[in-house]
Amino acid sequence: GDFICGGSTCSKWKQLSRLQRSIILFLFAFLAVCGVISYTSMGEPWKSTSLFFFSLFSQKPPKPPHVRRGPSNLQNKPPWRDVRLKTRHDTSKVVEEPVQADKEEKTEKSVISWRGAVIEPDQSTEPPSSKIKEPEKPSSVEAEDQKEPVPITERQVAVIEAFRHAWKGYKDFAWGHDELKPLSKSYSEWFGLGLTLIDALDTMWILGLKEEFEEARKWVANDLVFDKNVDVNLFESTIRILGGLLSTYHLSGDSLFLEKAKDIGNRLMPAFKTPSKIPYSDVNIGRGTAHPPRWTSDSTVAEVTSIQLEFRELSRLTGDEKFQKAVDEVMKHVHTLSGKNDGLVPMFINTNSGQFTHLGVYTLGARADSYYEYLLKQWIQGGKKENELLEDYMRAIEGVKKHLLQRSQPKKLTFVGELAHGHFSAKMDHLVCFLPGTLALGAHNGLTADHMKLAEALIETCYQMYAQVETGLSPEIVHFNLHAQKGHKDVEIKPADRHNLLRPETVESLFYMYRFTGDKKYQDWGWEILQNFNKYTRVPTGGYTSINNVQNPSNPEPRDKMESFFLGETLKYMFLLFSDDIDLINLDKYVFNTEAHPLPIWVPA
Ligand code: DMJ
Repeated sequence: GDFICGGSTCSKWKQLSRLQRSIILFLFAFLAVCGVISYTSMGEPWKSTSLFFFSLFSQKPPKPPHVRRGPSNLQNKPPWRDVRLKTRHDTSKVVEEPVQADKEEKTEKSVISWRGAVIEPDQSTEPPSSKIKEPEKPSSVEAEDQKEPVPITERQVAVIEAFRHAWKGYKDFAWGHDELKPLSKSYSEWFGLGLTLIDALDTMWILGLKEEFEEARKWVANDLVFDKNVDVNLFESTIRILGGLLSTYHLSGDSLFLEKAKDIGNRLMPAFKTPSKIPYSDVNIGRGTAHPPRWTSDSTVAEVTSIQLEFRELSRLTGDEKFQKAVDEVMKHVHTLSGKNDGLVPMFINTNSGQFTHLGVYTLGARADSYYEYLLKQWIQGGKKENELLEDYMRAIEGVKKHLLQRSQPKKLTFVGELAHGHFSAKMDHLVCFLPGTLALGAHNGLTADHMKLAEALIETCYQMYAQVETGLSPEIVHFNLHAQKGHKDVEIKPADRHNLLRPETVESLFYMYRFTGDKKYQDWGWEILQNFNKYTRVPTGGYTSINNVQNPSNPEPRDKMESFFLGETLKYMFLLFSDDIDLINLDKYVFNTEAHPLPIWVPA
């Protein structure tokens, strides 16, 4: 027994009887043999215990079982191979038991996981800095399965059904093209880049439409080519394509989407080569040339100030600062410009001089809308540190209150009109209905409670823009009555304005309002809108169509076009509106771009 006797334990050992020593030796031997036999079938904690016993007898612990690894180019897993299924439609757990090789890979690189919308973004993201060094990971990668999925509601099921119907039309008649023409069973091209498909990717992910997503992914992998001699609009391709790809990358963790995002991001950069650094509206993504529209050297203010969330995120993900630098410069420049009216901006800016043009006209609608939205959202994206953005936002909302707010008759609806050279016009674009949602988001992020009050008043108005119309669908533009007249409602519609393009803004704001207040009336209003879309815009053979006349229920005059934002935004916001799960794109962790593509907040709340 002396071979285990050494140092201070030795005297105690010698005090033991022969029988006692034999029992102890037997026990040690027994445990050692058990350890050898069962090592390979044990889990990790048990392995470390048995390794501890081995270490009592031997200097070298046994090697883990040998793993044969194939050539590295054969080790890429197909996207769903070891996917965890945990959507709200499929609560089954792990699909395949990972083998040892998989475990090793997981420590080297992140796993693509199908998480429906129960997603946690990367908590270790960094605030903006002028020098960006380390590329960031996708937001879905870090946290896994933190809570049970919330079951989907009947209304969400109806949204999925609507999406599937729209997708069927797109798939059957417009696959890989920009927009579906559901009546003529054909398609239209704008940029020739599969706009609807890209815009819809993250919606499919959020709705849990795995098969559709996978099929679309294949198209992106095999057929989406940006090396094309084609002019694209910088703003539209940024918010829909770059935004859609970045968001899909974050949700899926699939690097294909980041690669594509980098490609299009680089191809859009020539737009910033202007004398003022205010970008041109159009870029030829194949030739690398950019230009303003043929008739002017102006760009639209909303367009040059609503590409920032996407380019800033691209810099963060790639570690290449040039994207962020280009768009930050635009914001800094616009911050200093004269020609604003209490924070309200004109609609045009010149790419040579860098000055606002067409001064004196102020609107929260077309050509200015998302300037205001992106002031707040960039501030949120960057962790609420960039004070100039907040200042400009707060000043602008004061400007709205001072110059653009009025109340209609007879219902006294608060609305946002327009100002042209000192004259107030009671005209409001449907586009302005993004504002209640944005105001509510600001209030949720600690801005004054007044903003929430205004949001509540404005969303009621936006709802009335639907409810007071014969089809229950809003026209593109309304004029509010400032004076009560017998037999007149608050909302008047001019013949040229009575079309509906399946736009998202009201549903978007309803979503924010419901998230922040929990008031079910917002869900009910959204439900009415969905039913009216189904009643007047659904095409039996697949797809939904814009209509020309919201005032004629017996013939709403279908326009034969389904805009990509119907799938990218309208149906996505509907689905989120009907959910009670605040983690279904948690608004303290994600900020939506103006095309409803969620991007991570760099320093989540
Ligand atoms: C979308 O492309 C975006 O929401 C944009 O900000 C405004 N227009 C459409 C939707 O109406």
